[in-house]
Amino acid sequence: MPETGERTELIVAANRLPVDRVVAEDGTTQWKTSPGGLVTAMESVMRDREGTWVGWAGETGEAPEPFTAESGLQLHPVALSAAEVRDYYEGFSNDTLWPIYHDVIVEPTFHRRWWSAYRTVNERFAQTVADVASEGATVWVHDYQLQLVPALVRDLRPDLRIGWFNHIPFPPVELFAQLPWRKQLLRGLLGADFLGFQRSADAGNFVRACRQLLDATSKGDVVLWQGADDGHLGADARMVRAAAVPISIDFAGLENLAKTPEVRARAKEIRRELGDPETVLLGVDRLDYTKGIRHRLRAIGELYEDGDIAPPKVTSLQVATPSRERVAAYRHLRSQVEGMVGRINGEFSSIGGTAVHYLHQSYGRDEMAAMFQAADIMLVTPIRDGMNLVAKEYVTCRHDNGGALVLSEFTGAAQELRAAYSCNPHDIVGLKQTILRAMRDGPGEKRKRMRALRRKVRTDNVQVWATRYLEALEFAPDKPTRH
Ligand code: ADQ
Repeated sequence: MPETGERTELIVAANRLPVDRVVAEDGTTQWKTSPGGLVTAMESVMRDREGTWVGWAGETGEAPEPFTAESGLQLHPVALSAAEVRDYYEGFSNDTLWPIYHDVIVEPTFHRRWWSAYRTVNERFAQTVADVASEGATVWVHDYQLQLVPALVRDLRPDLRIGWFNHIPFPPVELFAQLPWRKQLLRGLLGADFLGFQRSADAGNFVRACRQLLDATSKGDVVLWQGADDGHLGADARMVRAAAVPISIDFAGLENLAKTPEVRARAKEIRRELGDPETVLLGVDRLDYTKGIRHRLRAIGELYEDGDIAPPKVTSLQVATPSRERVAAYRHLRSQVEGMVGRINGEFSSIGGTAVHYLHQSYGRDEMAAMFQAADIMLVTPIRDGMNLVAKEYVTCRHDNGGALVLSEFTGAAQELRAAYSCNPHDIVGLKQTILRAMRDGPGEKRKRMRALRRKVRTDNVQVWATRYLEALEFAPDKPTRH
């Protein structure tokens, strides 16, 4: 345990530290905080306590020394070798767990070597957390890459309060059960005091998995884990609460940005550059098979084909952020999406009238805010998505109460954003009708919906999320009593 003085009260453990190394022209290196809701949320809850963020700094090999970011956050890097990035991150996290946790949209790959790297890296994270945490500190572990960390930390430091939050869905037990290492993962999570999920359905899936696969019992949203597989109450018996605490975004921060004259002017300019269409349809996603980009393009292509929409009066813009390009399923998706865009444009674009503008690039927050403001219809059509922050960002940027959100019912966001135009992306006919309805509804109806959507995100913003999560962790039940 560290000396007093070095001790911290809140430890966040996430696969990635919220910084990127930038090399200046003179060769000096600097750490730039990567913008994002999680960082903002953590800044808001860490401001009052001493906090340390444990995670990978993004470069393989030896880890840099712990340092303080510009934002004031204490960062404690964990080392990953190139082989570990391949096996633990790209392999087990993104090619085994990700597909299983997203309804097996693509087939998961199982490799014992990947599992072994996952365990090793989780052990390293747990040891680092145990080394930096002060007596009785709170530990908040994030996401599917670190599911073994709660139990590993508890073994090393039983004095700590441990929580875990899952940013992605938790699958139904029928799918989760495919994992050869399903019991180890559940036991890893049951080392926590509180497990947070995006939806109560995800929390319910977790509780059911514990009952069916570990013979645990449960009461309401609390799992009673007897601590041993023989059904007896062992010394490690624990009560673990699993409940929904849906994540959100920094509403005030993003709205302020969207209101700046620069962003407003850029939004107008984007529309001009698109040829001043009457209607702009927009999609913004990481290029991931969970996001329903192919279903969306299929619907858009058919709307052009049916003659319901036509460029240059209606145009669409698809921004697809490069993602996980070393995983085969992602390379395959990219070529499929680009093939579809090519075919639609080949058939339905004209000189001066593009059917689908396609951008495979990353953008800054200002440009994203401007694109959201420039879009009449935002298409968020995932096949499965833990939450989907793009939907919340879009409504936040529409401070004019304009625009319309088409939102898949398979996102966590759909549970909260009830005033959106809801769709089932598998139903292409239904999706086309929903897009047309969102386009054709009167401005009064659209404004009413947008106001309701904005009210929801304004109230349930990311700062509220972080506070709620930490309260749930603090008040989670303690050890069961022995009879
Ligand atoms: P993601 O799957 O990455 O997150 P999402 O919630 O949509 O999905 O967040 C993506 C973020 O990247 C948004 O903030 C968006 O603005 C940004 N982004 C997208 N394209 C971009 C581009 N071209 N340039 C710059 N920024 C871009 C996971 C889960 C989600 C869950 C979040 C948070 O899969 O379900 O909502 O974590 O818990």
